[in-house]
Amino acid sequence: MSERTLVMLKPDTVARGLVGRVIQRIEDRGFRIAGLKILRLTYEQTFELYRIHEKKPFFNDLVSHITSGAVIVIVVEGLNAITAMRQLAGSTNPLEADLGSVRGTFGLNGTINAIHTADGLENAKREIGLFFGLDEIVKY
Ligand code: FUP
Repeated sequence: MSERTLVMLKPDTVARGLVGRVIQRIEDRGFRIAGLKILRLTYEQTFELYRIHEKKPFFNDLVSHITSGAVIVIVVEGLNAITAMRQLAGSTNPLEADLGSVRGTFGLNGTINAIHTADGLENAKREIGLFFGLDEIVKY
């Protein structure tokens, strides 16, 4: 089934000049880019994105990393995009991620891990809505 998901290239990816290589992997996997923006997230936007983690011990480090520089948010579209993008991203901790995954290749640790990708249908819809209006998503 064709789905849309929200992918974010984190500040480490942008700062290290890895944007093109990560997007290439997404396109190589057969997905289309239906929306794309470069943004500097505020604390409030970051909180909204990660609010389910508010009470977690890593929350402050996470917010601090995500607000440290520019990010690229992408609406990724294609067959089983939600599950397939999770697989392409790899495990949260790059040490546990498959070597062929984005995090296994580019991630530095469990916080500075290159990419975010929505973890289910509801969150994909919610997260796309945080960053994109309907008129900002291309219909193929
Ligand atoms: P994921 O869905 O793989 O991004 O992982 P989680 O939903 O468990 O975590 C969300 C974000 O919290 C991760 F991308 C990075 C951050 N995090 C940490 O900083 N430390 C951890 O131990 C776990 C997650």
